[in-house]
Amino acid sequence: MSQSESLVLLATHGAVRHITLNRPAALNSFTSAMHGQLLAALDAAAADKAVRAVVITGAGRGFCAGQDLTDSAMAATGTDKSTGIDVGAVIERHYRPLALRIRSMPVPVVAAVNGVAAGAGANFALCCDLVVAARGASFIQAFSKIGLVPDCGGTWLLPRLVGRSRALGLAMLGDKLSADEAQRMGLIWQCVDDADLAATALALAERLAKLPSVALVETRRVLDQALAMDFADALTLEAKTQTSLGRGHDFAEGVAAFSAKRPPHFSDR
Ligand code: T3D
Repeated sequence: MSQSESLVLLATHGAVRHITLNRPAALNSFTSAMHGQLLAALDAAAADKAVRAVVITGAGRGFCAGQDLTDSAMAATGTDKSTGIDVGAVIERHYRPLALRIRSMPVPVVAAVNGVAAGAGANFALCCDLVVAARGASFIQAFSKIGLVPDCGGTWLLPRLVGRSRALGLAMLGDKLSADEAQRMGLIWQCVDDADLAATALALAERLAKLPSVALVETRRVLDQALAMDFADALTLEAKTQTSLGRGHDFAEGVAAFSAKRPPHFSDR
């Protein structure tokens, strides 16, 4: 596939931006070029005030198989005696900006995991706010099989999502985890029948798009920060955040709509 081809497909349905990873023959594994197009797509969605939710999915039978282990463009990042690749430099150059971009999106991001999500592809999905997976999808912490630790935020996300014991089991063994099991252990939000994935993800994104974006994004931030705080500090953070949100138009609108017994129309972003 040449660099000029679309490795990421874009579509807009109302206030929802759909981003589809588009290297189906290689299970949408990440090349340097796909990283560039994905980051540009996320930046564009973040900058477009009409976008109030993002859905990310994969073309074909896979969601994302992590790093494309054959991408020669990645080798240009550094040197290692045995492989010629500085893997850490690849992570810093491509996966760090991607993970940080998703976690700082000004609107909620839904991962619609349509098939296998392996390595950084699994953790890229877990970086998203809500993860919905097709029953036929699976999650694999493939890193140990190639002599690496989880990346793309996996070391931070996994124990927080499923606890240390399961995080270690998933990361050390690298077994394929079914979407059903992923939902049962709290790794993802929801598992649905394959045929229902696209409609479920869109409906979820449309619901999120109608909610107050700033409050949702602040919820993400406060929850993440509170995990590293004691209870009293978390209470302080909540109060500070409410002070700021309480000055927003969305709060006034929410209260006015409640009093008038009408649906709210949230617009802050
Ligand atoms: O520089 C760095 O390495 C940085 C590190 C980054 C973090 C990571 O993501 S490390 C983890 C990298 N990913 C993996 O190790 C996963 C490798 N893939 C697999 O283990 C399997 O493909 C799957 C379990 C994901 C799926 O298995 P299966 O049997 O359903 O499909 P398949 O036949 O293995 O794959 C289908 C095709 O996709 C195949 O190509 P072909 O033979 O039809 O031409 C396969 O080579 C290709 N493919 C799958 N994963 C990758 C890939 N090509 C390149 N890179 C891949 N990661």
